[in-house]
Amino acid sequence: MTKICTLVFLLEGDNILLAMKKRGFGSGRWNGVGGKIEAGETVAQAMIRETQEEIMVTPLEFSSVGYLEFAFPDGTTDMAAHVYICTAWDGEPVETEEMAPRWFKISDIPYDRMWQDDQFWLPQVLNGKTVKGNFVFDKDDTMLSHEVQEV
Ligand code: 6OG
Repeated sequence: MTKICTLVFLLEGDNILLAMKKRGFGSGRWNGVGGKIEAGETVAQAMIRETQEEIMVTPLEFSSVGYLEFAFPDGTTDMAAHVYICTAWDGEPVETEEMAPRWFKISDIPYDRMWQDDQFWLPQVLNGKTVKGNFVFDKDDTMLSHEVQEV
């Protein structure tokens, strides 16, 4: 069974909002905001709800920019993420129990403190491309292989 998630990045001018995951899967890494799509939700509804829960912001204008699959052959649940870019929202990002948001210059994205796959697809997304990706990780969350296609 694959856990299907959302992942959204707020963009404003030359800046991107990343959030430090404070607990659970991926903690200690900068990432976009998101989580599991619940039964009965559309992907966009889940993206909006997760953003409200994690940084207290409501996305208003957004576009779908990718679909990524993360395989963990060691037995960790496989995951997939529908990726969005959000360019207009209601509210100001604030820290919650789950995430601590922070604006970064797009030229200073801290790829060394993010999931290893991000460097292989986020630059394309920030250049306006839509991507599909497949990534395999080992039990220590080290990336074993990566495949990215622009679609
Ligand atoms: P919760 O466990 O908080 O949802 N996610 C990943 N993001 C990237 N960039 N790379 C990965 O490589 C990821 N695996 C999961 C999807 C997890 C959140 O973390 C993202 C979700 O937004 C393995 O419900």
